[in-house]
Amino acid sequence: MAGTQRYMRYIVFALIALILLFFISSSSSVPSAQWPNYTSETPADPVGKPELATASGAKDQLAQPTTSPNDAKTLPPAVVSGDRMNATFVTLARNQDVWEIAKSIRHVEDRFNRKFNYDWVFLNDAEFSDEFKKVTTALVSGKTKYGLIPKEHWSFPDFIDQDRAAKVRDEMKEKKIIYGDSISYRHMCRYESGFFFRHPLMLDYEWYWRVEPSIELYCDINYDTFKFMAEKKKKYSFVISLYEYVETIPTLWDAVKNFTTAHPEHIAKDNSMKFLSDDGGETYNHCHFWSNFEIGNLNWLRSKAYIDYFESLDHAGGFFYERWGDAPVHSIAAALMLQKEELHFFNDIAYYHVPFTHCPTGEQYRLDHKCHCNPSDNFDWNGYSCTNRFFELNDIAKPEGYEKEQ
Ligand SMILES: Nc1nc2c(ncn2[C@@H]2O[C@H](COP(=O)(O)OP(=O)(O)O)[C@@H](O)[C@H]2O)c(=O)[nH]1
Ligand SMILES: *[C@@H]1O[C@H](CO)[C@@H](O)[C@H](O)[C@H]1NC(C)=O
Ligand SMILES: *[C@@H]1O[C@H](CO)[C@@H](O)[C@H](O)[C@H]1NC(C)=O
Ligand SMILES: *[C@@H]1O[C@H](CO)[C@@H](O)[C@H](O)[C@H]1NC(C)=O
Ligand SMILES: [Mg+2]
Repeated sequence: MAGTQRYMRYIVFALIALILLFFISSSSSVPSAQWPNYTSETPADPVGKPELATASGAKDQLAQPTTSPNDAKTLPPAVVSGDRMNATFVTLARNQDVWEIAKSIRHVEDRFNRKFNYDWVFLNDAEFSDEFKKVTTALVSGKTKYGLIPKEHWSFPDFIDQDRAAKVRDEMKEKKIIYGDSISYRHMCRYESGFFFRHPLMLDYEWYWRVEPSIELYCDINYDTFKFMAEKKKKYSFVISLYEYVETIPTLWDAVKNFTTAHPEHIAKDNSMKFLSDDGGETYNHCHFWSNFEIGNLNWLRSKAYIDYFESLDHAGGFFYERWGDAPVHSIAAALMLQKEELHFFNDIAYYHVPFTHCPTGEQYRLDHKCHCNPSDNFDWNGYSCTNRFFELNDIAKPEGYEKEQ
């Protein structure tokens, strides 16, 4: 008897379970007609290339409730109208740099390039991975291009004595000189000094803006910096300047003097020697523009003057027998072979590359441009900066409040 009762209870439970199951499964097929569909025709974000941003769809948007409080209609125009310069961003990077360059791209896009959509050229001594290409293409608002560096631009020239170069690397390692024992760092410095502007992908452009992994931009840049360079007849620019580590360039100045003696025709009359030397060119004071940021003219780098200069330095051997950096190499060229009016200090490009910050002096400027740098981090008026010399040499008035940042 107790057995039958238990049996009946099982049947009742089973029936209830079946009925419940029926309701659950059928309710999921009830059409949710009262919910408007979210379609891509009513973009939450109309930001895009100019030709894509049209007024169509605006009416639909009014008719349907928005699904997000972040209403894009209140955003300022995303893309500046008008023509563009013949210009590109350029980055030398390894595949493993992908996430660090991704951060840099976000900064550049957010603060500048989303409004201008300039192209971006990536260069590498090895083939870029699919992941690198996918991630960077998704982040850049302009076209992206990926170039392989030819072997002959990333190897020891035949006139370099390999044993001598190897001995130097051992000695520098011993002395704990940063990158002192690195072969690849030397190839990188030589490539940036003499070859990046000659890569086939770069031949399509006249202007470049160099970007390295893990940099930051701290203020909005609301105008076309390339157009500024062209209109003001600028050829080379910087945001941070400082003294080079002497151990890496003991004979660089001698090599430069050999070049200027051999090619006096390449030296500009109204040059910036005062930035480089305190004794009229006898010795180098080690000041240089920090080349991890550069906006410059590629045709100048491709000129006979610059190529003669690079080849002269290259044959002197210091890229391998010492550890010459592309920063002093570019800087000395710009200071000696350009008119001083052709150099520009971009005070308005607030910038960070480990370990230095350029944060524009002047509170009102920083507020107006939505800057997020801490002014007390500004390196400009620090004793190790050479920017003060640039101001004095060019007779530029220092920004108000600079004394407080010294
Ligand atoms: N493809 C490639 N890029 C390199 C190599 N070494 C450095 N770079 C790039 O060259 C630039 C300078 O190198 P980085 O490590 O930032 O040097 P640092 O700024 O002087 O410390 C960066 O854009 C790097 O991504 C290399 O061996 N291969
Ligand atoms: C929502 O989309 C579905 C599938 O595309 C479609 O069948 C349905 O009719 C749409 N509903 C409305 C309210 O537009
Ligand atoms: C851009 O500049 C390069 C180098 O000067 C030149 O070869 C190219 O024709 C220019 N492109 C345009 C569209 O003007
Ligand atoms: C400069 O030229 C002199 C004379 O030719 C040479 O002895 C010296 O090694 C050169 N210096 C450098 C750094 O190339
Ligand atoms: Mg770097």
